[in-house]
Amino acid sequence: MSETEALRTELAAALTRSRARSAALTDCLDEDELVAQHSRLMSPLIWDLAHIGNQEELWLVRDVGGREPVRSDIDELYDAFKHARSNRPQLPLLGPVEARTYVGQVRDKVWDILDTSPLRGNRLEHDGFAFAMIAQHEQQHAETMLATHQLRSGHAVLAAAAPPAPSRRVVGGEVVIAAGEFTMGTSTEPWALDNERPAHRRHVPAFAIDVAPVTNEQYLAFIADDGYDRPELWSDRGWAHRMEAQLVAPEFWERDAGGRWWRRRFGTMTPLRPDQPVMHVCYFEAEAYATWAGKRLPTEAEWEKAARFDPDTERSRRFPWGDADPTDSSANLGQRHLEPADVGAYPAGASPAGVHQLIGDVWEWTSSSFEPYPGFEMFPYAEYSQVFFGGDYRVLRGGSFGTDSVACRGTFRNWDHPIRRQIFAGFRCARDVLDTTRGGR
Ligand code: AVJ
Ligand code: FE
Repeated sequence: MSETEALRTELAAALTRSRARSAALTDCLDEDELVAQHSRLMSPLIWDLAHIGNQEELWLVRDVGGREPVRSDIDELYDAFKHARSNRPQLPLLGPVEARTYVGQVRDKVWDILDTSPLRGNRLEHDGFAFAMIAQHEQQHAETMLATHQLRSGHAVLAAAAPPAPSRRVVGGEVVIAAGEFTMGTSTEPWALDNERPAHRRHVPAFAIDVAPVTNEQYLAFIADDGYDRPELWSDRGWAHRMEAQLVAPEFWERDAGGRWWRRRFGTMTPLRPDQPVMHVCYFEAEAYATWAGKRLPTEAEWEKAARFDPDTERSRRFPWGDADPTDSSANLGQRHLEPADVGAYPAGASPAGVHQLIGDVWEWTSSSFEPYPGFEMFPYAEYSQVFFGGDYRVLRGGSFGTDSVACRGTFRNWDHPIRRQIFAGFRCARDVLDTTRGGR
C-alpha cells in the first residue's frame, strides 16, 4: 500500500469511528430526549448531530469536493454563532429521522470525495487535513454530547467497562522541571489545528508539578478543612462566583445522611472513589484548592513542558510517552470507560520526568488564558480559534476519558469559561521552586 493509500485508510477509519460514536450517543435515546433541552448550557442532542453533518458538508462536500450543496436551506440553523445553545430547542430543527438521513447523505458523498482527493496539493487537502479536521470536529461534539448525557436525568443508557486499577502509588508526588527553553506548539503535526501552531521556543523557569491529577480524597480534605467557606483561599472573582452559584462541592456530588459522598455518573449513583481524579470542578474551585494546598495551577507552558520535553534529547515529544499514537495502555481516552481511572493506572503513559496521566482521564485546568502563539495564522476559519482569543477563557490540556485520540495530543488546546463545570475537567497543581541548576535564572 502506498503512503497515500495508508493515509486514506487512516482517515476513513477516523471518520467511521467518529460516526459510530455519534450514532451510539443518539440511537440510545427516544425522540423526545433527542429534541429536549437537558441543560441550558447544552444544545439538544439532535442539534449536535445535524451540526456535525452541516460542518462536514461545508468543508468536505462543498469546499474540498466542489460539489453542489446537499441542503443549503439549513446552514443558518446549524451555525453555532447564529443561535445560543439555550435557544436551539426552539428552532425549526431537523427531526431525528431527517437529521440521520442528512448526515448519512453527506457522508456518502464524503466517501466519494475521500476516494478521489490526492490528499496533497492545496493546504486544505494536504495530508488529509480537512478530513481529519472534520473527524476532530465530530469527536469534539461527541464529547459535548457525552457531557449532555451526564447532565440528563433519568435512567442510565450508557455502559462501558470499568477503567484499569492503579499499579503505582503516585498520590502526593511531585517532580521538578529545571529552568530552560523548550519547543512549545507544533509546525509538523499534520492534523494539528491552527491554535497549536507554530512551534516556538519558550523559556520556562524551574517549577514543580504534581505527578498525578488531584484526587477525590485530596479534594475531600479541602472540603473538610472548610475550603468552600474561606474567602482567603479564593480569588475575588472566584469567591463572588462561589457565593452566587452556592458552590459547596463538585457538580454531581451528593452526601447521604451518614455523611458518605456519592457521585452521579450517567444516571447511576456510585460511591466516590478516593484515588480517582476529581472532576466537574470549575477553574475557580481548582484555583482555591491549589491555594489551600500551598501551590498554584500550572501555566499552559508548564503543562506542555512537563508533558513533552525530553531532557535527554532536549526535544519535545508528541506525547508524554514518546511519539507513538496512544494505545489502550498509555492513556484513558475514547470513551472506552465512562470515568477517569484512578491515579497510577497508566504507568506506561508517564513522561520522562515521571508525570502520570497528563493525557486522558480528565481535562486539566491551567492558569493561562486562551491566546494565540507568536506567529499564529488563522486556518481555515476564524470561528474555530481566533474569535475566542482575548476572551474570558482558561486553557485546558490533556483530554479526558471522553476525548478521542484524533482530537488529543501533547499540543492540543481546549478552552472554556472559568465558571464551567459540566466538562470532564479536573486539575493538577504546580509551584515555584528555586532553581539551582546551570542556566537557571
Ligand atoms: C474547542 C471544545 C471549545 O466545543 O466549543 C466545536 C470545539 N468548535 N465546534 C467547542 C468546537 C467548533 C470547541 N472547543
Ligand atoms: Fe461545532
